[in-house]
Parts: sequence; C-alpha cells; structure tokens
Amino acid sequence: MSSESKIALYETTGFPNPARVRAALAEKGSLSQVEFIEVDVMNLEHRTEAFYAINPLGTVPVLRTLEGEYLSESTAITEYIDAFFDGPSLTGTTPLERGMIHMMQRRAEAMVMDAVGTYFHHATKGLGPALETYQCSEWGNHQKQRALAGFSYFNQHLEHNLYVAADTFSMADITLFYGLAFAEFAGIDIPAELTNLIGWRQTMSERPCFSAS
Ligand SMILES: N[C@@H](CCC(=O)N[C@@H](CS)C(=O)NCC(=O)O)C(=O)O
Repeated sequence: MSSESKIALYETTGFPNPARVRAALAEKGSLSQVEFIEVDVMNLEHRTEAFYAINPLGTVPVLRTLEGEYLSESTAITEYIDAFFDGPSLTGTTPLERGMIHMMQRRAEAMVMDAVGTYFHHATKGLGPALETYQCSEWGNHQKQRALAGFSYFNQHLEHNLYVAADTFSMADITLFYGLAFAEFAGIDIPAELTNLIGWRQTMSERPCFSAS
C-alpha cells in the first residue's frame, strides 16, 4: 500500500512519458521526495476499473498529490512539480518564457513524441496483440513521415539555439529528448545530415537529469 503522506507517481519503467516526469523530478532534485508505484502496462493493469478511476484515458504517468488528487498528462504533472518543488524553473518565469516553453513543448510532443507513438502503435507490433487492439498501418506510416518532418524542424531550430524553447533548459527539452529516445526504440533513425539535432541530443544525454532519472 502507498502512504498518502507522500506525493506518488504511477509509472511504468522504461516508457517515455513517465520518463519525462522522472527527468523533471531529477532536475528539481526531488526524486527522493516521491513514491514510485509501478503500473504493469504489459499485463493491462492500466486498463482496469481501478486505474480508469484515476485516469479515464488509461495512460501512465499519473501523479497523486498530497491532497489525494490525481493528475495525468505529463505536461500537467510537470507544471505541478515545477510549482511544488524548489529548483530551477522548467516552465518559465516571465510571461514570454512561459508562452514559448509551452508552445515548443507542444511542438515537441505533437511533431515528435506523439507522431512516433502513433507510428509505433499502428505500424509496428507495438506493445503486442493483447494491447494493440486496433491498428491502422497506413495512418502509422503517415505519422512516421510526420516524425521525420519534426526532426528536420527541430534540427533547423537548434542551429541557432542551445535549448528547445528558452535560453535555459526547460520541459520542452525533456519532451524532445524522450521523443527521440522513443523514435530510436521504434526504429526511426535520425538522418545523419541532421547534425544539429544529433549534437543537441548528445549534449542532453550527458545532463544528470537524464542519466539519474
Ligand atoms: N499525453 C499523455 C500520453 C501518455 C501515454 O501515452 N503513456 C503511455 C506510456 S509512454 C501509455 O500509458 N500507454 C499505454 C497504452 O498504450 O496502452 C501524457 O503526456 O502523459
């Protein structure tokens, strides 16, 4: 049983969206202040009545707050973590920074993370027949092209920027980093000519929040 005196994160080890939240916690130096509860996605634990009660979309991660509220969606959870814990801001401090970070975070999510996810779930074996109950390979393969277009977009953007959204590291970097990790797992390679994106990913991979989380 989990104690309600601690914030809890329902997650599945090795999955990209929970990893986003772990990286945010690591960046804030707060990993030790959270209880981690493993959800057995491969055995459909996220599609039980008990799990739908905390997230009707049946996805991980989900964060339980100290008040006993359940937050899903990695961006919303990261907002909460950023406001709750001390440490460097991940969502911006000025109005412009906040707007830019949200915009670029959403671009990284839509153009890379979600496009790769749709390719993986529709055009490959995905998580296997028990979980992939509806697949449309044409739609999946179309999303692979979208992901590749996303890679090009970010490659161009990173030609003149060290980070995805601001002068400093933010949740937009976290989303793109795990979007690319998911792409690698799904077998979508970053084309060799996208040297800015490849270099950015290498630099990011040395950041403690990614190795520690
Ligand atoms: N938009 C959600 C996406 C969450 C998501 O898709 N999570 C995946 C794991 S990375 C999941 O729960 N998959 C379960 C399934 O495909 O059945 C977020 O930002 O947290």
